[in-house]
Amino acid sequence: MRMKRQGPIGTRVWYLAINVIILHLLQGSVSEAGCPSNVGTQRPTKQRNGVCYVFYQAAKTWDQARNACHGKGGNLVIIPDRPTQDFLVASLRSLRWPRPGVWIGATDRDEEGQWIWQGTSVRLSYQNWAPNQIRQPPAGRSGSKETESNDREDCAQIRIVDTGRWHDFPCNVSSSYICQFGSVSRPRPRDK
Ligand SMILES: [Ca+2]
Repeated sequence: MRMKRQGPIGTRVWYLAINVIILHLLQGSVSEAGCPSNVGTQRPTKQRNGVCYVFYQAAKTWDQARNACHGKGGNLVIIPDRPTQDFLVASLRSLRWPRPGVWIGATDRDEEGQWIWQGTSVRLSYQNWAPNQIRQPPAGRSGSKETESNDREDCAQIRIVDTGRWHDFPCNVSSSYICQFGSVSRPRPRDK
């Protein structure tokens, strides 16, 4: 009944408006594929293989950075292989990144010397540590005495000032960071 009273013009206007809204939503979802809308338009974003990487300059501790990523539905960046590493370093260079380093999701806080990707129990397969940054525990042995420095440096950064190699740092220092969103292809646990 209401439709009749509204008349054909009113109906057409509604029809047009709904179509415009649907078109807008479709375009939005295409152009922002992989990147959620809540990351903010001012942030630099890069996309690769369906994963959206968002680069944050704000200096945060590793925990603050991780929580910030989680708060937006993402994670601190996971680097499962060399192409991902190269892509991220190239992205930072193209952005003329003004900070010396960025937090990534690698930590050995739970067990000294056992580096895993945050939120998983998956050990790093690909690694890009600078020389003498971390000390791997001897194979087949545990409980080896770690240096005080290694003990305190449980969180990893890509160091732009060191060709993108990884350094371990105390988790409570402040740094820029990268979150990732979208189809996260978590590295699989290594076969035993
Ligand atoms: Ca450590």
